[in-house]
Amino acid sequence: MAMVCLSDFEAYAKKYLPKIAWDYFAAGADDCTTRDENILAYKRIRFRPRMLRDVSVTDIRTKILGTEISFPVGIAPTGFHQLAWPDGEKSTARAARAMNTCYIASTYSTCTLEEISAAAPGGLRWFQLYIHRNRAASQQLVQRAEASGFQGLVLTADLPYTGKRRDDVRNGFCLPPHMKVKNLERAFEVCKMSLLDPSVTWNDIYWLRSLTHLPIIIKGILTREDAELAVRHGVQGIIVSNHGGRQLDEGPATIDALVEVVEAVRGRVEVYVDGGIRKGSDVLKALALGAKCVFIGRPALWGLAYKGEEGLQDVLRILQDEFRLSMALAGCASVSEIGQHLVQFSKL
Ligand code: HOC
Repeated sequence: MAMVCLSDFEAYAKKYLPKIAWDYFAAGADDCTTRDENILAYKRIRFRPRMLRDVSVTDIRTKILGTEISFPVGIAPTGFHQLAWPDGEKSTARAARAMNTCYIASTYSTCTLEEISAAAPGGLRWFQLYIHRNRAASQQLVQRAEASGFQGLVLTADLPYTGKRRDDVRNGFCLPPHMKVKNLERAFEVCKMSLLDPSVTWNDIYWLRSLTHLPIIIKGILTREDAELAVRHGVQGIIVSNHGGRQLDEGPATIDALVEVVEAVRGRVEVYVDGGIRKGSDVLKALALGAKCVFIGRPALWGLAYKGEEGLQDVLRILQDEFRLSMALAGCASVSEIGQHLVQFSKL
């Protein structure tokens, strides 16, 4: 089967993954309104392309927190990659390094931080953290991330409790016995999620700051108020995210929330976005609206499910080609030429 666009990988993953794994990756909260809206909202944005602008050479490189990546698409943190491919997050890390982009490894990885680092030395990796009730265990994770070469710490802010994902409830979702949440193996019993700390507040950013020299990026911000608080608490980056629509249903699509967050931040920190990116032209829209880079979640898992590291590279390469083409067709020769003038919100 020729893989031409990201939906081809989605169809493959749906067909071949065990149902319990597919359902877990695909899940949205409640009616899945926000999960689906993340995609639909991109379709309401129209381009205002410019012509005759010499796009014979296009430069799609960018920098995030000072590090160059080959194009503005990284891999968002998602859990349990061994459900998609036996080598799990090790394959993800290798694919990200091969494509010279950033991989955010989840606390809920099925490989340890150290295994992920060893699989792709030199690659750009950030570590995603949930703060658990056991602060000593969280502190250890932060220190292990720094010691094993992760270059950023991504604090997820939108999961005081896990959202209600109906298919997971119906399936009684649980990892198969041979898979472990290795970073937390001794810390707690994962399916019960009993150690997630719902009492976390903005002040905990100061606590994190005291633990690490790594830049702190906060993930899960959707409003101007929280964007302002994030800047005031000294984070280096914000990921506009609704957790793939898996947490509070009927919140905004991330591309819509991006506009308000970018306005509030006024260039003081970098802003990224995840959720609903399925085409290179979606990447262009997100950059036009002020994102420095986007992160893909489910499409990365579909790539892994297709052919592991190679399949994920295929997904990234397709997005890269589509992004380059969209940029050129819109009249941009480099990422620095992308701006708000390129888009308008359709009245449809
Ligand atoms: C049962 C374990 O990011 C997700 C993860 C975090 C929750 C782990 C749930 O599924 O959205």
